[in-house]
Order: sequence, then C-alpha cells, then structure tokens
Amino acid sequence: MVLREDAGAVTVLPRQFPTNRGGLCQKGWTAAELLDHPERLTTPLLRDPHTGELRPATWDAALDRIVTGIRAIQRESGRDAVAVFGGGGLTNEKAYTLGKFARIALRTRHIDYNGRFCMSSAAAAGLRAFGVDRGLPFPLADLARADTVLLVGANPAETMPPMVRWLTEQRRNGGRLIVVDPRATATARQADLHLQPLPGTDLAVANALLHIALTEGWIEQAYVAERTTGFPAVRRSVAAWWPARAEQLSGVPVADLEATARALGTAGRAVILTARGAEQHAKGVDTVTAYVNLALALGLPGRPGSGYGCLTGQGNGQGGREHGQKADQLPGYRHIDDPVAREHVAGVWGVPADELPGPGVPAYQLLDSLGTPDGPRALLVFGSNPVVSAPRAARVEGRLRGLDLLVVADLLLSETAALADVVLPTAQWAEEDGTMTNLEGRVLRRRALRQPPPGVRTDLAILADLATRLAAAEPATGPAAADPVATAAARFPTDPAAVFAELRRASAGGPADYAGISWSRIDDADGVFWPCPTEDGPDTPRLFTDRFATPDGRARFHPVDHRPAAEPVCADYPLHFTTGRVLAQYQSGTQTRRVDALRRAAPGAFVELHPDLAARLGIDDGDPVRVTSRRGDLRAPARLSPTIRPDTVFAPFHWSGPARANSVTNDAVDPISGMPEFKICAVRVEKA
Ligand SMILES: Nc1nc2c(c(=O)[nH]1)N[C@H]1C(S)=C(S)[C@@H](COP(=O)(O)OP(=O)(O)OC[C@H]3O[C@@H](n4cnc5c(=O)[nH]c(N)nc54)[C@H](O)[C@@H]3O)O[C@H]1N2
Ligand SMILES: Nc1nc2c(c(=O)[nH]1)N[C@H]1C(S)=C(S)[C@@H](COP(=O)(O)OP(=O)(O)OC[C@H]3O[C@@H](n4cnc5c(=O)[nH]c(N)nc54)[C@H](O)[C@@H]3O)O[C@H]1N2
Ligand SMILES: [Mo]
Repeated sequence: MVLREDAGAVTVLPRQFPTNRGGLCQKGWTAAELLDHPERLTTPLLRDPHTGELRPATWDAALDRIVTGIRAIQRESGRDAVAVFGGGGLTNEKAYTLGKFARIALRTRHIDYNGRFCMSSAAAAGLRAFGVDRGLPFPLADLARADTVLLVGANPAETMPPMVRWLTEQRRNGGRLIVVDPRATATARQADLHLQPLPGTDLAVANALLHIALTEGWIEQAYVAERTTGFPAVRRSVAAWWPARAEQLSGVPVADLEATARALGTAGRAVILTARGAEQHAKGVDTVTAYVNLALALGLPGRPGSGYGCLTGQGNGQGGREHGQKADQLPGYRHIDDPVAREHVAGVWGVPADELPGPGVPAYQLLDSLGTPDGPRALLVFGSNPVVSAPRAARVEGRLRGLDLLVVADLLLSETAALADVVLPTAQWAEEDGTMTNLEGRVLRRRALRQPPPGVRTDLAILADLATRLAAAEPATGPAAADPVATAAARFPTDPAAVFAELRRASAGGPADYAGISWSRIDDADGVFWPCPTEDGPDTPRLFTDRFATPDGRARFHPVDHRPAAEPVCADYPLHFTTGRVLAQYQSGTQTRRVDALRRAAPGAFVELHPDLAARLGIDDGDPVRVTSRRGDLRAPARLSPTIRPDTVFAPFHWSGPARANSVTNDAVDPISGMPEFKICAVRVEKA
C-alpha cells in the first residue's frame, strides 16, 4: 500500500503489487486511524508504588526503573531471571535486535514470541520434512494455475481477503477448491467441495487421503524414489487408515474423502495449504506432517504450480520467525545449539561465542513459569498482548501479576500493558523504516511516512537506550579496555538501515540467507525472495525445484498417527470448543477494537452454535450464554448458524474481559513445536 499525508491526515492507498494486486482488507484501509488515536500512548507510564496506579513519567525515570530492576534481579537470581517476549508483527530489524538484546545485553536464554502460537507447528513440520521452513516455497500467484487447491483449516475470505483473488482466478481457470473446516465459513462456501470434520481429526483425514491415493495408484513413484526418503514406513502406517475409519472419527463421508483424493491425485497441478485450524493443536506438527506426506507421495513439492505451503499469519510472521526471537534460534534461521552458527553470529556481534546463552523454552512454558520459584522474575514484552491471546489466559494473567518487573512497549494500553510496572510508548508502522518478509518469503520494505509523535520512541531506540544503560550499570569484567557504554551504543544502532546491513551479515550462510538483499534491490524488484546469498546473484521465488534443503537433498517422510485431542469430551463437558477470527478484528484487538468502522462491523464476541444444539439447550439467537471448560468461562451472546457442526461451538478470540475466549482454551502444547491447543477443548454451554 501507499501512504499519503495531507494537512496532517494520513490516507492509505492501494498499490499494484504482485502478492495482493492492489487489494487491501478493511483493517488495512482503516489502519491510519490509529496514528493519531486519542488513546495513543505518548509518554512512558510508571506504576506508583503507593497508589498502585500507572502514572506518566519521564523517559529517564522509566528507563532507570527498568535498568535498576533488571540489574537487581539478575544479581540475586542470575541472568535467566529476566525474560523477553517478542512478536511476529515486528519488522525484521526489530525482531533481530530483540534477539540480540536478549542474548548479549541481558545475556538471558529466555526469549520467545507470539509466533509460537501461530506458525510454529507448520515450521517444525516443514523443517523436518524439507530441511527449511518458508511458509510458501513458491509465489502466491502459482495458486491461480493449480488444478486443485486443498485448504485445511484456513479461512482466508476473512483472514487474508487479498489472497482470495488468486483462488477466484484459480476457479475461473477451471480449477477446483476444496476446504476442510468444521464450519461452513465464507471460504468454505466458495469451495467446490467442503469437508466438515470434527475439530482435531485432520490427521486422520490426511492419512485416509494417502491411503486412497495408494489404493488407486496415484503415487508418483519416480518422484518418491528419486527425491524422498522414508516412504515405506509411511505406506505401512497409512495402510490402517481405510476411509471408513477416518469417516467414523471425523464425520467426513467416505465419498468426499475419495473425491478429494481423486482431485489431488489426478490433477496436473495441485497445492495443499494448511493454516491455524489444522496447526493449533497438541498434534499440530504431526497433522501438518500428514499433509506433507500426502503432498510428497503425490510428487507435488518443487513441481511448478504445485506444492505444500503454510499460510503464514502475522504482518511479519515469516521474517519474525527467522532472525532470533525464537528460544532456540539465531539470525538467518540458525540453531543456537550449533557451534558453527554460534561462532558466526558471535563474530558479527563482537562477543565471544561461549558468552552466548543456550536455548530457552517455548512461549507458553515461558509464560507459565513467570514468577515461579524456577522461573524468570522480570519480563519485557514487545509486540504481543498475551493477557488476551495466550491459552488458559487467566492463569497467564496471574503469572504476569506475580512478576517483580513487567515492562511493556506498545502503542496503546493493551490489557498486558495495563498490568505492567513500566509502559513504554512506541512508534507505529507509518513512523519507521524497515523490512518485513511476507508469507511467500519475499522481503519487502516498510517506509516511514512521518516522525513518531513527540515523546514516543521507536522500539530500536528503546532497545538501544536500555542496552547502553545496562552497560553503564554492568560491573567491568575481563580485560575489555573499551568504554562499555560506547561499545553498547555501537552494538545497538537505532537506524534500521544500519540494523539491516548487520542482519545481512548475521544471516549470511544460514538457511534464511539475506546477504544479497539490499533495500534498493527490494525497491527495484517488488521484493526479494530469500535465500539470496549474493547481491548480483538470483533470489529464490521457488524452493525445492532441484533439491530439498536436507543434507542429502531429499525430502523426508515421517510416519504419523492420529491421536485424540488433549481433552476429550465427557458428560460434564460434552461439546467441542474451537476458536478463530472474524474479518473486522485483528488478534488480541488492541488495535482494531479502537477503530470506529471496525467496532461497528464487529462490536463484540459471540458464541456460534448450530440451531439444533441451541434448541436442545433452550438458547435463542442473541441470548447471553456461558461457555465453561475446566479452566474457566466466557460469556457472550449466542449466534445461531446452521454452518457449524452441531457438536462444536466457536468463538473469536479478539475480545477481553468476560468475553475472553482464552479463559476457556486448553494449555496442552505440541511436544515438538510448543504450539498450544487453541483449536479444541471440551466445554459445556448454557444460557447465562
Ligand atoms: N481478520 C483477521 N485476519 C487475520 C488475523 C486476525 O486476527 N483477523 N490474524 C492473522 C494471523 S496472525 C493469522 S495466524 C491468520 C490465521 O488465519 P486462519 O488460519 O485462516 O484463521 P483462524 O480463524 O484462526 O482459523 C481458520 C479456520 O480454522 C477452523 N478450524 C477450527 N478448528 C479446526 C480443526 O480442528 N480443523 C480444521 N481443519 N479447521 C479448524 C476455524 O473454523 C476457522 O474457520 O490470520 C491473519 N489474518
Ligand atoms: N484462542 C485463540 N487464541 C489465539 C489464536 C487463536 O486462533 N485462538 N491465535 C494465536 C495467533 S495465530 C497469534 S499470531 C496470537 C496473536 O496475539 P498477540 O500476540 O497478542 O498479537 P497482537 O494482538 O497482534 O498483539 C500485538 C500487540 O503489540 C502492539 N504492537 C503492534 N505493533 C507494534 C510494534 O511495532 N512494536 C511494539 N512494541 N508493539 C506493537 C499492539 O498494539 C498489540 O498490543 O494470538 C494467538 N492466540
Ligand atoms: Mo497468527
């Protein structure tokens, strides 16, 4: 998009661009409203120890309080007693700096971020199958050429409207769209075929699809032989997944499973895409793996117009997961346990490799450990609102309240910021330069249109301020003769161009290699796809055309089996509860609940119920209802709709207070990715 500023008012205009072709969703059109919003934070806030209220303070007082607090806590309880929580909405430059800040300014192992709640299951599955995790290994425009597109647990008509144009074009070209969702969403209603499984049964569906493809002889034998390893074990494991068994579990009729397998197995070009509906489960990694197995057996990945992909969510959901805000990660998508990676990155940062901490723990585990005897005593949050968005949120809220020091940098007083000891007002998207990497792995520029309002600093400036003050408070160690404050200032530049130049060096040679990407090249080329190791060499719009990113170049099959949801339904909690999004609200709602047009379009939470279920429970449309799980409850008006399964209820998670969906959700996590089970738990529903 393009921004124009006229007499102080900012307007958002569309721009012809290959990913969205000038399309924006309503949240994009209205985003400028937040720049001058009356509730915008313009001064730091400090909690008054006597009254317990947040009060405006100077930057000096706020930063002093933070640095004194951090140093005292680390002196008493060790470096790991301070933790950092980041966000997938931060630019690459900020995500990179946040990871670096945690590792060399705080020297804590505890950093993780909200992307753990988002793409982590698909990332882990992609990594183990393909050797690299890039959401889409091909440009989005490829979708228009596919004969069949299978969307599993994705509702792009509400969550990525500009992307739906490619699906419309695909069907205009004669292609078929198949959607797997327990609800007949706006996306499913456009599909040629809608499979409506019980939540949490996608893995069984995928194994049955592969079973059918095997029986019918639709496996690409040559591809499997030349480009993959491990198929025999998968073939054996799906042998037990005859379609009638999958129908019994999922409720998807055998005929629909067969039609889906045929549409994929006999297509010239086919694409399988997963999103949060399939991934946000305690078996999310295995579920994605089952769809990757299917794609590999059909020979799709790396073939033009075909493949497997994950629809990455947040603004910088891709770049945010590459440059070191993940607990186990260093920039360039390197592993923090890898001695070579540590040497390289430590070299760029100018510190000894053995000073870099080891891996931390995934987001939920981190949040749940806060303030406990073995957990961190302080937390710094940049770009997330876990009081609303974390699973089992009441418990997380309690953990945050139990901290000795909570620092939140935000543009607005989010529910998490409202609990903080120190709140730092930060710049927004239109006020700072930087880069974002989109769902295609395409690195894009984000350009500043204007300065932040007086009193507001950028995240980069905040991190630099903290790093220099921490250095000043650090007792001198070792023979380092240099002035520690000057060294810290040099290590934490506030100019995003300087940060990006360093990020390029830090990522060089890693899986997500940005070394050849300059801002001017991005400008000249409508974005640049990583890996891009040299400035004059090519970038990589399509991965896997010749080889996969594994040591032997072959993709890896992994046998995976269905397992039930972490919390089965029972007599007391007889219904399945699932959560997701609506078109007009974004995430924890901090930003969108404050925009008039969006609030009018989606004023509050609701509980979506099938009319038959509602009749059984004596609930009418609009009645206040209570949804209760073992963790807590949510209250919101009923919205009756025949589009949802009668055994399942749905609520959006954008609201806080009594309507908070995450008061209800389960905090069971995937053993590999750490992804919480946002998409299924057992509940009871009654009129409130
Ligand atoms: N309007 C809007 N757009 C957004 C966002 C937003 O908050 N609001 N957030 C952005 C972000 S960060 C993300 S991650 C993306 C998410 O984009 P999506 O993944 O498309 O969004 P969700 O609504 O979370 O989930 C998609 C669908 O999964 C279905 N579902 C629930 N349980 C299951 C299940 O067990 N199996 C299957 N197959 N489906 C299931 C739900 O009914 C829902 O329709 O959206 C991005 N875009
Ligand atoms: N039940 C349920 N829960 C879910 C999900 C679900 O489907 N169901 N989805 C999960 C998913 S996929 C996601 S991505 C998470 C998202 O949930 P959160 O992590 O809470 O994400 P946001 O609401 O985007 O929070 C971003 C916060 O950072 C602020 N912010 C925005 N830009 C900046 C910036 O540049 N700098 C700083 N310092 N702050 C900024 C915003 O004002 C806002 O308060 O929710 C997860 N929670
Ligand atoms: Mo997300």
